[in-house]
Amino acid sequence: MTEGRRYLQGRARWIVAALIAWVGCSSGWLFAANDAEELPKVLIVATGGTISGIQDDPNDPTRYRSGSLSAGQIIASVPALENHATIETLQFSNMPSTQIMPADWVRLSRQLSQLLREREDLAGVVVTHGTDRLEETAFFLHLTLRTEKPVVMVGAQRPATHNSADGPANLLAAVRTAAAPQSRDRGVLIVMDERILSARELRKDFPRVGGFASGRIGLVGRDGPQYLYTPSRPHTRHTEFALPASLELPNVDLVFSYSGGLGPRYETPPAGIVVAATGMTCEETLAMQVFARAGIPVVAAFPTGEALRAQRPVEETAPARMLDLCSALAGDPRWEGPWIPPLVAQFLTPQKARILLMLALTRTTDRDELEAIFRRY
Ligand code: DAS
Repeated sequence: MTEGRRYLQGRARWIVAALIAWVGCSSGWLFAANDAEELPKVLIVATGGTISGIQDDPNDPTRYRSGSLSAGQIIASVPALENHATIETLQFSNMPSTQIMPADWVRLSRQLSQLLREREDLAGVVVTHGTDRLEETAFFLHLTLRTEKPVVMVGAQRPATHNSADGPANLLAAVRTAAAPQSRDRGVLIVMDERILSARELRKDFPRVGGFASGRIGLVGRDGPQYLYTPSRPHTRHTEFALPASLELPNVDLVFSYSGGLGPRYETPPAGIVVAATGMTCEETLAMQVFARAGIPVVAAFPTGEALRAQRPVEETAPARMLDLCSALAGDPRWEGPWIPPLVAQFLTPQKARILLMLALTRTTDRDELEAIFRRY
């Protein structure tokens, strides 16, 4: 074969190969296998809730059993997931979130931190959860998880069998958020209705689709998650809180202040008390004094979590303005002794203030240190 023919044959082979590659690329088949390998891995941890709920009667979407479908069954209804991530599932529990207890928070936090530490190949985790207690579990994880990988929680306001279920779209948006590198180190995120919410500010404002609007820091759009804000208070690996060796957390009670309220009475007093209050009656104030003097920290939290009030220092005796205002209780011996005003939860809702106090009490019972913790978080 002449030099010239060899050259021409080599060129022809090269052109045919290039053509095959071009046709393969444009039809997508040639690199389909590589694409699948390159997709980020997301673990879906299912705990239950309406997102896995099925109706008792197909015509009545208000009567359903929360926490019925398995993780595998939920993901089977969202085929588009496979375009965005390689999915693995883990069934942590399958129950309505009203049945999730503080011990479950500890177990879940421990398991997620361990998984994310050991599984370097995971890009992030999605936790499916009932919406009733979503804000509590989310805030506990926000303060205790030891990772900077995205942990995204998601729920639904309509059961999976509803003719216009919101769960599948929420799950897809949550997986896209968990798979995205820009979601790292933003604390625990919640995705509902294509909004990305921060666990610290999250609230169930309304029990229907669109009811989670507080705490929005981003949106999930056509190109995936886009962020507008970064949470500025410490979270996840930046906090000082370690999980207790057992599953038990200090028992902190949450009570409501109301017109005519007398304050709680306990057979066995708790380790701490949070009062959801816009202001307290004289009777409630005195009852709280007795607890505070007995070393039980009392935290006042504005019901919407939107108040910022100055912390007041401990005084020698009850302030004169209090004695004037509460003259109907004049002579009550409970006025005697140092006056210990409640700690202030600042911008936390009462439920979240309770979680912070539970964790803070694993570290200290000192009033000044507790106050510093409430200012910091
Ligand atoms: N059934 C409730 C729950 O599990 C409500 C819900 O999931 O939306 O929290």
